[in-house]
Amino acid sequence: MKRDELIDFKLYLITDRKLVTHYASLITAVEEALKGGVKALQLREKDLGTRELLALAYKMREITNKYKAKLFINDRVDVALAVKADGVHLGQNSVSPHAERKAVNASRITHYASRFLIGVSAHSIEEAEQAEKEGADFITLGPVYKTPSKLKYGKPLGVDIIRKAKAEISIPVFAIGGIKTDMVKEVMDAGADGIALISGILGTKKIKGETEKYLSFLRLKCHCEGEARGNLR
Ligand code: 3NM
Repeated sequence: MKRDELIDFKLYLITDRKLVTHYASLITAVEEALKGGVKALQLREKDLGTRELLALAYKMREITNKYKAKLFINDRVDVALAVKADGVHLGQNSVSPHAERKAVNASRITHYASRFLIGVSAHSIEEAEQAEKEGADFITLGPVYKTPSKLKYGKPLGVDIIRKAKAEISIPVFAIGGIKTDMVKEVMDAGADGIALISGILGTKKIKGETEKYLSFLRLKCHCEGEARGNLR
């Protein structure tokens, strides 16, 4: 299977345990989202120490396997390899996708390495182009809208950034930043291959129901005419 065929999801859920306020733990919250149909999860808990992160990553691997969902680890290829994650997600200050790919190939588990995906966070067209050049399999691009995290990710770029990126690069683009269910149509109409988000799902009281809502909006409003509906995740 080619690596781009492995990007078979349109909803990419990212964790932030500090935004989970209505559930007992991040694990419980994530399991609700998996029950709702999430098929790709990024573990992103930047403030955890390595041991704690690793322990959490093992738990996330266990539950994502149970629901046949992909698991990505933010920034830490060592942790990703240890728990046999499906990939890693890199920031602009991370080791480059090329170098991470070398590290994965050096693991000598050939079958695993050929399926290992590398996502990159981009915040401009230049960063999107650079990520593709350096061997990323897909990018998140944003923030498209204002995020609740008080502009930590920079000024909203607006939905046109998606249209522009799609004209310049050929790897999948996931719109990120402040995406609520009523923005799904707009970003998908702009050509996004999917959406990535935290608070729209993990910050809510009914995580399973919200997840189902996003998936049904994606199903209704994605620009994937002709794609088998059953494949939409
Ligand atoms: N990265 P929410 S915006 C993790 O622009 C992250 O690269 C962003 O959270 C970027 O869905 C963001 O709650 C936060 O807005 C996304």
